[in-house]
Amino acid sequence: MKTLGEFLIANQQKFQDSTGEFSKVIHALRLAAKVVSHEVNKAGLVDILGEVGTTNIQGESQQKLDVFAHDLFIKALTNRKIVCGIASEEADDFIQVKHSESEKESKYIVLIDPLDGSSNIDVNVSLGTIFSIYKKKSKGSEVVLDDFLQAGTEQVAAGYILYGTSTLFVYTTGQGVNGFTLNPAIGTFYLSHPNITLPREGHIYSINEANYASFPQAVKDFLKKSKAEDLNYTTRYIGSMVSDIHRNMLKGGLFLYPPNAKSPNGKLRLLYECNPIAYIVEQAGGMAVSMDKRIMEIEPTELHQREPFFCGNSEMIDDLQGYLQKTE
Ligand code: AHM
Ligand code: MG
Repeated sequence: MKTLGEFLIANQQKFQDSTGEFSKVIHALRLAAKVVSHEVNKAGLVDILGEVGTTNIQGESQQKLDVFAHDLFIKALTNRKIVCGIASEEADDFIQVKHSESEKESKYIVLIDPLDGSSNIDVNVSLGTIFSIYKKKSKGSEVVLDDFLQAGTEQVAAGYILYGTSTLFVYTTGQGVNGFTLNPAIGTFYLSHPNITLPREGHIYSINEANYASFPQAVKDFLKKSKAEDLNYTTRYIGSMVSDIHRNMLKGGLFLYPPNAKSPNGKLRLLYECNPIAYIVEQAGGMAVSMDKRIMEIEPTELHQREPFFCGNSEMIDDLQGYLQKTE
């Protein structure tokens, strides 16, 4: 079975002008993922569970593992100077990666949610990392906010790491989606899920239905009809988006995070949660939309902006969009 390293080399050779810079970014993410995976697996043993006592820019209390994962990914990317800027869910502002005059400027920027699924950290349930890679578009030597506010269609690559019963590294560069499982005994990721494709039909829907009372009427109508016996739907909701999405990609299904009274724009962040997942799901043959547009075509205005998020099998999204268009 091919390793992630071998897969990267094979793909790099397909591009004549490739400098290897992109592979280095994936190598750094892979390294940090292994350390986070190790830490997540022994979380109950050491004093790393629980809250740090601080809050992030979104007012959410930060967990020790959140902060640990953030520091680790940032260090892995900055120490090697393989990117010129990073934005993270756990940092208010984007981070400049300074290069000395003798060093070649990097062309890539990374947006990352270092440890997604905060509510599951303390209870031994799957967690994830989500990342998105773009090219710097501004001309000056330093990255600026606009470099991060690019539409999802401009992504060079996107991926997630799932810390589940096994640790899986899934990513796309726009030529399909491939998944690599970590063999923890030797610390190597192997190509276990080549060319992941969503099944044509889906029967799962994943949503936090406790917020039903304040969902838009269109979503309520869709949910009502999803309970029809002849559809044979089932609900599955872990509350860690990476796990919910990964399961739905393999089994077929729809993930929904609509606006509600608590989160009028939805809860999920466009730049480092919705866009990367949208790119992966589309590459696997599915669709990802907001209330009335394709997620990846939204022009971002803020680093931490939220967006209603619906993604999964194309047929299920088409069906949902029928409802959204009728009543909004
Ligand atoms: P987080 O970034 O604070 O972990 O929040 C994102 C997570 C997603 O993984 C998940 O889909 C969602 O929040 C669950 O939210 P809720 O608890 O409102 O259902
Ligand atoms: Mg998150």
